[in-house]
Amino acid sequence: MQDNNKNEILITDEDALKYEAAMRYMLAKLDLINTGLSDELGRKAASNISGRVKSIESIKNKLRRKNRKITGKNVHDVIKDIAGVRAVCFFVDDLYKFHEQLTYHSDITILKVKDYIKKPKKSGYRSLHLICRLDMPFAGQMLHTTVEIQLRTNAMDYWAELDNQLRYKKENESSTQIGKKLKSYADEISSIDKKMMKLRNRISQL
Ligand code: 0O2
Repeated sequence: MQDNNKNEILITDEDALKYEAAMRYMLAKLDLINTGLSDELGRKAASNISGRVKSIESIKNKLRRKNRKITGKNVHDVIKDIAGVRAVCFFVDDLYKFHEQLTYHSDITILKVKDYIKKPKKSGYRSLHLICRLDMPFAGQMLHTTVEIQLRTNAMDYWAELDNQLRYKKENESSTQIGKKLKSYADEISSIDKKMMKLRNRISQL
Protein backbone atom coordinates (compact mmCIF):
# COMPACT_ATOMS: atom_id res chain seq x y z
CA MET A 1 0.00 0.00 0.00
CA GLN A 2 1.57 3.25 -1.17
CA ASP A 3 1.19 6.94 -0.44
CA ASN A 4 0.65 8.12 -4.02
CA ASN A 5 2.03 11.59 -3.32
CA LYS A 6 5.42 10.43 -2.22
CA ASN A 7 5.53 6.90 -3.49
CA GLU A 8 6.40 5.82 0.03
CA ILE A 9 5.26 2.34 0.92
CA LEU A 10 3.06 2.92 3.99
CA ILE A 11 2.24 -0.70 4.66
CA THR A 12 4.13 -3.53 2.99
CA ASP A 13 2.15 -6.48 1.64
CA GLU A 14 3.80 -8.55 4.36
CA ASP A 15 2.55 -6.18 7.09
CA ALA A 16 -0.94 -6.16 5.58
CA LEU A 17 -0.95 -9.96 5.73
CA LYS A 18 0.16 -9.87 9.37
CA TYR A 19 -2.63 -7.47 10.35
CA GLU A 20 -5.12 -9.69 8.52
CA ALA A 21 -3.81 -12.77 10.35
CA ALA A 22 -3.95 -11.00 13.73
CA MET A 23 -7.51 -9.83 13.07
CA ARG A 24 -8.64 -13.36 12.20
CA TYR A 25 -6.87 -14.86 15.21
CA MET A 26 -8.59 -12.36 17.51
CA LEU A 27 -11.94 -13.06 15.86
CA ALA A 28 -11.51 -16.75 16.68
CA LYS A 29 -10.72 -15.81 20.29
CA LEU A 30 -13.84 -13.67 20.62
CA ASP A 31 -15.89 -16.44 19.11
CA LEU A 32 -14.55 -18.92 21.67
CA ILE A 33 -15.14 -16.51 24.53
CA ASN A 34 -18.68 -15.98 23.31
CA THR A 35 -19.32 -19.73 23.25
CA GLY A 36 -18.02 -20.12 26.82
CA LEU A 37 -19.84 -17.09 28.19
CA SER A 38 -23.10 -17.98 26.48
CA ASP A 39 -22.91 -21.44 28.02
CA GLU A 40 -22.17 -19.99 31.48
CA LEU A 41 -24.98 -17.40 31.24
CA GLY A 42 -27.54 -19.74 29.69
CA ARG A 43 -28.23 -17.16 26.98
CA LYS A 44 -26.36 -15.66 24.06
CA ALA A 45 -23.72 -13.15 25.21
CA ALA A 46 -22.76 -11.54 21.87
CA SER A 47 -25.15 -11.19 18.97
CA ASN A 48 -22.46 -10.33 16.46
CA ILE A 49 -18.69 -10.54 16.16
CA SER A 50 -16.88 -8.90 13.28
CA GLY A 51 -13.50 -7.61 12.23
CA ARG A 52 -11.76 -5.57 9.58
CA VAL A 53 -8.36 -4.34 8.54
CA LYS A 54 -8.38 -0.59 8.11
CA SER A 55 -8.03 0.55 4.50
CA ILE A 56 -5.06 2.69 3.52
CA GLU A 57 -7.41 5.62 2.73
CA SER A 58 -8.93 5.40 6.19
CA ILE A 59 -5.46 5.22 7.77
CA LYS A 60 -4.33 8.30 5.86
CA ASN A 61 -7.50 10.21 6.79
CA LYS A 62 -7.01 9.33 10.44
CA LEU A 63 -3.40 10.60 10.37
CA ARG A 64 -4.68 13.82 8.77
CA ARG A 65 -7.35 14.20 11.48
CA LYS A 66 -4.63 13.78 14.07
CA ASN A 67 -2.40 16.30 12.27
CA ARG A 68 0.31 13.73 11.81
CA LYS A 69 2.51 13.30 8.76
CA ILE A 70 1.59 10.45 6.47
CA THR A 71 4.65 8.27 6.87
CA GLY A 72 5.13 4.53 7.24
CA LYS A 73 6.51 5.09 10.75
CA ASN A 74 3.44 7.06 11.85
CA VAL A 75 1.13 4.45 10.38
CA HIS A 76 2.55 1.85 12.77
CA ASP A 77 3.29 4.16 15.72
CA VAL A 78 0.08 6.23 15.77
CA ILE A 79 -2.68 4.05 14.34
CA LYS A 80 -3.51 1.36 16.87
CA ASP A 81 -6.60 0.01 15.16
CA ILE A 82 -5.28 -1.15 11.80
CA ALA A 83 -6.51 -4.57 12.88
CA GLY A 84 -9.83 -4.19 14.67
CA VAL A 85 -12.47 -6.57 15.99
CA ARG A 86 -15.83 -5.89 17.56
CA ALA A 87 -18.19 -7.90 19.74
CA VAL A 88 -21.73 -6.58 20.00
CA CYS A 89 -23.45 -7.87 23.13
CA PHE A 90 -26.97 -7.81 24.52
CA PHE A 91 -26.29 -6.29 27.93
CA VAL A 92 -23.77 -3.79 29.30
CA ASP A 93 -22.41 -6.17 31.95
CA ASP A 94 -21.67 -8.76 29.22
CA LEU A 95 -19.06 -6.37 27.82
CA TYR A 96 -17.12 -6.38 31.08
CA LYS A 97 -17.38 -10.19 31.20
CA PHE A 98 -15.80 -10.31 27.75
CA HIS A 99 -13.06 -8.00 29.00
CA GLU A 100 -12.42 -10.23 32.02
CA GLN A 101 -12.25 -13.38 29.86
CA LEU A 102 -9.69 -11.73 27.58
CA THR A 103 -7.35 -11.23 30.54
CA TYR A 104 -7.09 -15.04 30.93
CA HIS A 105 -5.43 -15.41 27.51
CA SER A 106 -1.66 -15.45 27.85
CA ASP A 107 -1.13 -14.47 24.21
CA ILE A 108 -3.07 -11.24 24.71
CA THR A 109 -1.68 -8.27 26.63
CA ILE A 110 -4.15 -5.49 27.25
CA LEU A 111 -2.08 -2.34 26.78
CA LYS A 112 -4.82 0.25 27.25
CA VAL A 113 -8.46 0.28 28.32
CA LYS A 114 -10.60 3.14 26.97
CA ASP A 115 -13.90 2.94 28.80
CA TYR A 116 -16.22 5.17 26.83
CA ILE A 117 -19.16 3.72 28.76
CA LYS A 118 -18.12 5.01 32.18
CA LYS A 119 -16.85 8.14 30.45
CA PRO A 120 -18.69 8.65 27.13
CA LYS A 121 -17.10 10.78 24.42
CA LYS A 122 -18.39 14.33 23.94
CA SER A 123 -20.32 13.09 20.92
CA GLY A 124 -22.24 10.65 23.13
CA TYR A 125 -20.28 7.68 21.75
CA ARG A 126 -20.16 4.70 24.09
CA SER A 127 -18.13 1.49 23.81
CA LEU A 128 -15.40 -0.29 25.70
CA HIS A 129 -12.15 -0.23 23.73
CA LEU A 130 -9.20 -2.46 24.51
CA ILE A 131 -5.90 -1.86 22.78
CA CYS A 132 -4.13 -5.21 22.88
CA ARG A 133 -0.87 -6.77 21.89
CA LEU A 134 -1.31 -10.15 20.35
CA ASP A 135 1.59 -12.63 20.30
CA MET A 136 0.90 -15.38 17.82
CA PRO A 137 2.84 -17.80 15.67
CA PHE A 138 2.58 -16.99 11.99
CA ALA A 139 4.58 -18.20 8.99
CA GLY A 140 7.21 -19.83 11.17
CA GLN A 141 7.84 -16.88 13.46
CA MET A 142 6.24 -15.07 16.39
CA LEU A 143 4.11 -12.13 15.39
CA HIS A 144 3.52 -9.23 17.79
CA THR A 145 0.67 -7.10 16.55
CA THR A 146 -1.56 -4.40 18.03
CA VAL A 147 -5.26 -5.07 17.71
CA GLU A 148 -8.14 -2.90 18.90
CA ILE A 149 -11.12 -4.69 20.43
CA GLN A 150 -14.38 -2.74 20.57
CA LEU A 151 -17.04 -4.08 22.92
CA ARG A 152 -20.48 -2.52 22.75
CA THR A 153 -24.15 -3.33 23.22
CA ASN A 154 -26.63 -3.58 20.36
CA ALA A 155 -27.99 -0.21 21.44
CA MET A 156 -24.55 1.44 21.43
CA ASP A 157 -23.85 -0.14 18.05
CA TYR A 158 -27.14 1.12 16.62
CA TRP A 159 -26.26 4.65 17.69
CA ALA A 160 -22.63 4.47 16.46
CA GLU A 161 -23.66 3.15 13.05
CA LEU A 162 -26.22 5.94 12.58
CA ASP A 163 -23.70 8.48 13.86
CA ASN A 164 -21.24 7.17 11.24
CA GLN A 165 -23.78 7.85 8.51
CA LEU A 166 -24.99 11.18 9.79
CA ARG A 167 -22.11 13.00 11.43
CA TYR A 168 -18.88 11.21 12.38
CA LYS A 169 -15.88 12.38 10.35
CA LYS A 170 -18.03 14.94 8.52
CA GLU A 171 -17.18 18.55 9.10
CA ASN A 172 -20.18 20.45 7.80
CA GLU A 173 -22.28 23.46 8.79
CA SER A 174 -25.02 21.50 10.49
CA SER A 175 -22.69 19.32 12.54
CA THR A 176 -23.05 21.29 15.82
CA GLN A 177 -26.86 21.20 15.77
CA ILE A 178 -27.00 17.61 14.66
CA GLY A 179 -24.27 16.73 17.14
CA LYS A 180 -26.37 18.00 20.05
CA LYS A 181 -29.36 15.94 18.95
CA LEU A 182 -27.25 12.84 18.48
CA LYS A 183 -25.69 13.29 21.92
CA SER A 184 -29.10 13.47 23.56
CA TYR A 185 -30.28 10.37 21.66
CA ALA A 186 -27.13 8.54 22.81
CA ASP A 187 -28.02 9.40 26.40
CA GLU A 188 -31.60 8.16 25.91
CA ILE A 189 -30.36 4.93 24.36
CA SER A 190 -27.98 4.43 27.25
CA SER A 191 -30.76 4.85 29.77
CA ILE A 192 -32.77 2.13 27.93
CA ASP A 193 -29.70 -0.16 28.08
CA LYS A 194 -29.64 0.30 31.88
CA LYS A 195 -33.37 -0.33 32.18
CA MET A 196 -33.11 -3.51 30.11
CA MET A 197 -30.37 -4.83 32.40
CA LYS A 198 -32.51 -4.09 35.48
CA LEU A 199 -35.46 -5.84 33.85
CA ARG A 200 -33.31 -8.88 33.07
CA ASN A 201 -32.19 -9.04 36.70
CA ARG A 202 -35.79 -8.76 37.89
CA ILE A 203 -36.92 -11.53 35.55
CA SER A 204 -34.08 -13.80 36.67
CA GLN A 205 -35.28 -13.50 40.28
CA LEU A 206 -38.86 -14.60 39.48
P1 0O2 B 1 -13.37 3.61 12.01
O1 0O2 B 1 -13.60 3.92 10.57
O2 0O2 B 1 -14.61 3.14 12.72
O3 0O2 B 1 -12.20 2.71 12.23
P2 0O2 B 1 -6.64 8.05 20.48
O4 0O2 B 1 -7.64 9.15 20.51
O5 0O2 B 1 -5.38 8.39 19.76
O6 0O2 B 1 -6.43 7.39 21.81
P3 0O2 B 1 -8.26 6.87 18.37
O7 0O2 B 1 -8.20 5.51 17.74
O8 0O2 B 1 -8.05 8.02 17.48
O9 0O2 B 1 -7.26 6.86 19.59
O10 0O2 B 1 -9.61 7.21 19.01
P4 0O2 B 1 -10.82 6.65 19.77
O11 0O2 B 1 -11.53 7.87 20.13
O12 0O2 B 1 -10.47 5.72 20.85
O13 0O2 B 1 -11.72 5.99 18.64
C1 0O2 B 1 -11.42 4.86 17.92
C2 0O2 B 1 -12.65 4.38 17.18
O14 0O2 B 1 -13.84 4.50 17.98
C3 0O2 B 1 -12.99 5.14 15.92
O15 0O2 B 1 -12.18 4.66 14.89
C4 0O2 B 1 -14.47 4.79 15.74
O16 0O2 B 1 -14.62 3.46 15.27
C5 0O2 B 1 -14.96 4.82 17.17
N1 0O2 B 1 -15.45 6.16 17.56
C6 0O2 B 1 -14.84 7.04 18.39
N2 0O2 B 1 -15.57 8.15 18.56
C7 0O2 B 1 -16.70 7.97 17.84
C8 0O2 B 1 -17.88 8.77 17.63
O17 0O2 B 1 -18.04 9.89 18.13
N3 0O2 B 1 -18.83 8.25 16.81
C9 0O2 B 1 -18.70 7.03 16.20
N4 0O2 B 1 -19.69 6.60 15.42
N5 0O2 B 1 -17.60 6.24 16.39
C10 0O2 B 1 -16.62 6.71 17.18
P5 0O2 B 1 -11.93 5.51 13.60
O18 0O2 B 1 -10.61 5.13 13.06
O19 0O2 B 1 -12.14 6.97 13.84
O20 0O2 B 1 -13.06 5.04 12.64
